Amino acid sequence: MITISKNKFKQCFESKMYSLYAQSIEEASNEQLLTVLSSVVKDIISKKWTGTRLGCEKEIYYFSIEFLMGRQLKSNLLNLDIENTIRDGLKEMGIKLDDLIESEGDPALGNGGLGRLAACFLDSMASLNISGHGYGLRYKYGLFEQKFVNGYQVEVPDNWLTQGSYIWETVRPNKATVVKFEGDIQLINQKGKLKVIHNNFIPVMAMPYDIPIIGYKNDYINTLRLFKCEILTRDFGPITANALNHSGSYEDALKYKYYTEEISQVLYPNDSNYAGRLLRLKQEYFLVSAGIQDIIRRYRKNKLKISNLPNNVAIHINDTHPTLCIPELMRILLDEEGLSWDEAWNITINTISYTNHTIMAEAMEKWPIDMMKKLLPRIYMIIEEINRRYVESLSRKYDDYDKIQRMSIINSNNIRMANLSIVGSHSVNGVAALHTEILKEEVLNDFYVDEPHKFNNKTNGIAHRRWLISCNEELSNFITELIGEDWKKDTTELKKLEKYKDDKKVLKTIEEIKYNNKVKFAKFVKKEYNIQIDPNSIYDVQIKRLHAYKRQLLNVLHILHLYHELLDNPNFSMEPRTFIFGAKAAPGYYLAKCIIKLITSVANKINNDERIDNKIKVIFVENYGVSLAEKIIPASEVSEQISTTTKEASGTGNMKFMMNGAITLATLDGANVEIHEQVGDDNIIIFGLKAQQVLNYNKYGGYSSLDLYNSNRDIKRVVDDLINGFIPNISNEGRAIYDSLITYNDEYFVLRDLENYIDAQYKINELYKKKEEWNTISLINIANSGIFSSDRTISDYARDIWFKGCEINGENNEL
Ligand code: NBG
Repeated sequence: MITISKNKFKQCFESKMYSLYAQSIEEASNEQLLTVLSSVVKDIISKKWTGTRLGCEKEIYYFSIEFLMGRQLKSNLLNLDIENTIRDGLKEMGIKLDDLIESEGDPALGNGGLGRLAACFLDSMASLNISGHGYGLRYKYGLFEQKFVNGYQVEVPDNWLTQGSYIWETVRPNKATVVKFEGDIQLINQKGKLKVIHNNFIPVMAMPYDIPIIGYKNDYINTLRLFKCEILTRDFGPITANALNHSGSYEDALKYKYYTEEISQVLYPNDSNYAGRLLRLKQEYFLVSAGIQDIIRRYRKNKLKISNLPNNVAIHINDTHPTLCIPELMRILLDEEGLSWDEAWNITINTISYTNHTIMAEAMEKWPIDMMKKLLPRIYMIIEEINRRYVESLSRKYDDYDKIQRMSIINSNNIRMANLSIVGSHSVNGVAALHTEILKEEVLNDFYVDEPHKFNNKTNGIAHRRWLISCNEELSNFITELIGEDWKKDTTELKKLEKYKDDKKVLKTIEEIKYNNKVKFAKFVKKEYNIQIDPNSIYDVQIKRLHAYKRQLLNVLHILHLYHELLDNPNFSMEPRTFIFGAKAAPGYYLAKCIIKLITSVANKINNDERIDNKIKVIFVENYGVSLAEKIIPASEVSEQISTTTKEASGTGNMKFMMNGAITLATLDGANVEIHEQVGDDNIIIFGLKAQQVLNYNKYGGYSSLDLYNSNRDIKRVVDDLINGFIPNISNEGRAIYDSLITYNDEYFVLRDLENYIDAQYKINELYKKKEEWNTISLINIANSGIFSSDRTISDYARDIWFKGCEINGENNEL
């Protein structure tokens, strides 16, 4: 059992302070105290953090280009169940644990839902005693840090590795591997067997940095292994010669150094130019190759039979970024293990599974053949062969040229990664019921018809430990007071809260807890932004990536509508409202940046207009991320989930808000549909186009935003605001947004849904006046959020995908 007494902890802490910094506790900065504390925690777990369980248990490897971990200290102490001991011990040494928790920074290793989902999954796998590990990249700067300058987003590098290292990581130089780029491939027939020789490649070193992932009160520890790209510093025999070739002169050596360093520098390099795209492909292969080699190395060390790989190992690819896992595993099985094509292919398919996270065409990765061929010559050969065999098998089944073209992995000089992922894996899942239906019936229909057994749904979930127990302690304690402790391990227990739905005292307490969280957040806003917000106003929140389909624009157009109503009509009655936004826009995404500028400009105008008597406040928090979300969500009352129906694959923020008692204002998109099913019509506010309507518009046309604009006074008024000078300093941005709405016919149906949204917002306003009813709805939302724990999601993945038995029967076909 992992545990520590208070006195032992104090001893360890003090001696660690001396060994790391050669100074006393009194002299240490908060940063140093935090480093010492994390190091003591790592010592406490070290014996249990033994690495592989291969051979005893099936191991799951989750490959993801992003891991949005958030702070680790609090969640580690919670999961180890030592928070009180540590708090007391530190207190006796004159240190406040909460100060240290607040001084920890967020690793900049992710962007949005996809990365946060990966982090929640790691937490759940460890908590459910599943040997499941993450593979990712240790970006030096990661995603940019967002600053606002005159209301514009400005990107600066996020120097999250402040001291050159991360407090929770352990570097493992003895487990470094080599990844090879470029070069020439020579195929030799050696006694009937194919031998593959790779010459003149550029070798780089993948240095693993391990982060412990601690399960909830179960002494189970997994690993998130992040690779940093470095020049070869160890002697790898003949490979070293290649490295030296590339650093023949001092100038070449520097070039080689830059080549390597660039690979793990930033997350999502700008892909609007060739160099950026090439760099992304390098990153993807670097991650995949380092990870797969690592798995096979460990597998071999455990003396396991390679033909048994799918029974001992499951490899999961999170969206298409790690799709090269498929040809990389093939490469190792063919070229290094000497298997036949069919043996290798069967093993690969049965080992790998794939999750799709979006239907947005722009996110469906494609790589030009020429780029792939030059950067990864052997991988390209393997993809070509996979495709040749695949197209051949399709031609035997279908006499339909167009269909085969649509399904082919290689098409018009591009390699389509989603196609490769489907063909090379045994399971393809969407992330909410509606999303999976759209994949099956629309986006991936050809593949679904061809191999229906591969397709399944796994509705997303969230780690309730972070998103309720830890970020909203007061609510969590109150729940425990009402229904006992069991819900912490089994969130379906939350359902028991429903019996309090008419209990006035309980409802009042729910309201008070929300109020306290709102006061806390108001203090934070005052301190950070010097804006006073009123904890008695409705906190209405939209926090997520900035994207046209998520429709932050719809939100701000409604705010403008309210503003006009207040200005025009002295009797217009509304509950005071604080609109809170948090979002980063991709650096190359102009329209998204325009929308940020619009919102900050509207905020500036409204927040300083005394005529409206503080009825509306608009806050745009800077540099939105996990730690900010942990502060905002417990204080939120309205959860804005207003994407264009069909476009949001699932959403996970929607689940976090619900679990913290906010009321969802939503389109029937993604997991909102399932939230609606859980709580019923009376406990959610739904508006907007239905999925079928959007699909029909997309297929058959029939929508004219201009007609709407000309025929509806409310719509015209707010759209005109974009270009008539009503909002200062947005002339270019306002025009670009106006054009997207009117000139280009409003791709995301913002104006089509606006009137409906205004009505829905009015319902929120009326409901808020009946506070008791509101509180009941809030309670019902919490009570029915249990199904959205990522523990449920992970149990589903484990049961249906990772641990489902698979047979291997390879034929003996040589390549
Ligand atoms: C996002 C979707 C969300 C979904 C998360 C996690 C990408 C590419 N996709 O709707 O937009 O909740 O993935 O599945 O980030």
